[in-house]
Amino acid sequence: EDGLDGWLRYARLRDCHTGGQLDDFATSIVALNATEGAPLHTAAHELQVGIQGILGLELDVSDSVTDKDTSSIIVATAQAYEDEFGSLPEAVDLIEDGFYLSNKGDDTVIIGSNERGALYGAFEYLSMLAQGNFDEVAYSTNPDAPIRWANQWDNLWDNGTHGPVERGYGGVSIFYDGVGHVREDLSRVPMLGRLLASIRVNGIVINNVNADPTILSERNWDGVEEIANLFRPWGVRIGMSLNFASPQTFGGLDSFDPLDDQVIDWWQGISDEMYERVPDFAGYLVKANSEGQPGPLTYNRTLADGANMFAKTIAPHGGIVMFRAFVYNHLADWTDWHADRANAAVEFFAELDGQFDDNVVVQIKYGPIDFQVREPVSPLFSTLRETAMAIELQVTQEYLGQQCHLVYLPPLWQTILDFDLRVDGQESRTRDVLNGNVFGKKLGGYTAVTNVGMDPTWLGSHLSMSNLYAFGRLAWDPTLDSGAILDDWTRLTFGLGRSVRETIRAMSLESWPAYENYTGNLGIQTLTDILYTHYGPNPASQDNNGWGQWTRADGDSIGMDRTVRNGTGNAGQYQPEVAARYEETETTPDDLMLWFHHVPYTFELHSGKTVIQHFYDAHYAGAETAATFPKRWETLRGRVDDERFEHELYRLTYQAGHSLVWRDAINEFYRNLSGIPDVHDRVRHHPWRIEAEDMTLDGYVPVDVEPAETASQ
Ligand code: BDP
Repeated sequence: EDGLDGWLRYARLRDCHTGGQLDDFATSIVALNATEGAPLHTAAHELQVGIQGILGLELDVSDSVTDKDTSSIIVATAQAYEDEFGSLPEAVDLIEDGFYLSNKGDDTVIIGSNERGALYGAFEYLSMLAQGNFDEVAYSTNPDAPIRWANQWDNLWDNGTHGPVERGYGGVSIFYDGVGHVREDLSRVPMLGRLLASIRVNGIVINNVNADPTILSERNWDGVEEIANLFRPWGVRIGMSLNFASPQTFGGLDSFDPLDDQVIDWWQGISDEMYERVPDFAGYLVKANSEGQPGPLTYNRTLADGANMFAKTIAPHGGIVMFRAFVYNHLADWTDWHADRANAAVEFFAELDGQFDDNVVVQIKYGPIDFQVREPVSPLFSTLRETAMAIELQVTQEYLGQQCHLVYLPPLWQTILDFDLRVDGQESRTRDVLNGNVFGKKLGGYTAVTNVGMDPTWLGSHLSMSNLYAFGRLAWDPTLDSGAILDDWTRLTFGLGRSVRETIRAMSLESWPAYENYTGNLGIQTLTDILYTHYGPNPASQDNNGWGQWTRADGDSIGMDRTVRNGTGNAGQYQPEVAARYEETETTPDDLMLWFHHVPYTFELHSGKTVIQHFYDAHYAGAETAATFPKRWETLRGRVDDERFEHELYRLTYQAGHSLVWRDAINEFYRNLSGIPDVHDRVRHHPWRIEAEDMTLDGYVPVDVEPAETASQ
């Protein structure tokens, strides 16, 4: 049990779970019109393998119903089913990628609106069986939004700066060899395709948003084509990140001006070649004019000019352009109290609304800054009325413990997806913006920075895989319950034992609040080291530079004043009702107080605590929760296979320790800065901490740690 199969282990059910169910189980799988290499063919094969694993039954696959006396599992597209049987079951009601599943009656019937949908239906049925669920069902299910993409930030070159996968914690790239080429051994690609298909992710961008133009080199074209071929049987289409300056830096032109005919022709050539090699290519992802990346602003062209240039080259082929709204000036003057990185997206994009081509989708990070432990929803979602939009989530835990900490993310995502943006004073949840209900856009949806690697655990930790699983489930249906999704994942990943499920559920649901508690509270953001690692505590690094998120902490007070009245005006970027709420401390929720307001450390929160005492208490509480994780995991010894058990025990033990480092570093820092003691007198006593000075260690030398607060003495 190394984790490589993730939640698709197809472990054999015990007799107590199958009791009586196998006698009249189907004896064959019928796949109508399945062609080798197409998703329907994959579906039939997956059913065969899955049922063999889960139930121990050997089923044949055929292409027509021959023996009417025995029952079959019929898997087909709606078209093929209708051609064969004359009509569709009544409850079939499908849009693109949707499926119908029925195990009522003699046969089990899986009908996809297309082949991809049929494959999703097969996975759904296998997921039921693997969970010991033999209930009779008959229903159609459809995606909430058409775009459900993974974004991999894989680098072609592992030049040491960002490693083989930028912000990846699961080993080297599954796509590239680290010296500029698509790797020879692409055996992980179909395995990832299988995982993604099972959670109904239908696209994947295969390279870093900080894109290297050499992905377009002659040699890499073949590799890209090969990657697409390996994903295709799983219904996963590939996309590619582009570097805006490629025509100049790679193509040898003297410009990359998006309105220059030569430049347009150059890109048209790229797009044409792409579709010749990869006819189902999904589209491009573009990061432009952000964090030093080139873009159209260099030529005084708008971001829309840039996006539309790409869009026009692939519109005839049916492709789309995901254009990132993560545009800000990382060289902004941090001493200017009216400057605000959180304002950037609306400032850049609001005036462009209506100027994007129909096949451009603006891809927006969930919050206005950058994947922090707590952010309000990006106000851009309620600003762009004429523009297709997708949300960008982050499965890779860049600021959230980097897979060394258990942080189950769906509860965080749901604060964003469920948020009511009050567009025109009406209920308008973010998820209803993404599915087009609020502004009537057909394109839209969900993307997540996934960053799996060659590690057998894919992400670097077994428990982190629940975030990948949940991303797909939520992208299909954002109204699902985070806990219920997790229960499915746990049954599929670790089996049907109740204590395993309950323990993992309780720890996971406590994990994001705990992480928020022992890192950055009240909307002050994660307080990690900001300039390099994005890991571990370093509150001082948040200010004094343009990349930082600016806490504005001084001896008396803390927080970004984002009010319209005195601050950066960010609160005013929301729709009037929401803006009014965030403008005043009285109506701002505690968990965003320091995001929107600059207040004294002695400011009294709605909870009745002062800001500084909340910091102290939260840090002790968070670390206390983390301290329970290894103990609770210990109770599962023997109930989880040893290999995965030990791996997670190591991780959770580390997390418990690191949460103390976090706790003491942050508390010391603000104790020193504010001069206000903890009313419970804990700070500087470092409860539960083992001091290096108290140990005898061989072969170690003392070093100064950065920042000093992370050392307790
Ligand atoms: C930041 C990451 C950086 C990415 C950037 C982005 O630290 O590695 O390049 O976001 O999303 O969070 O473009």
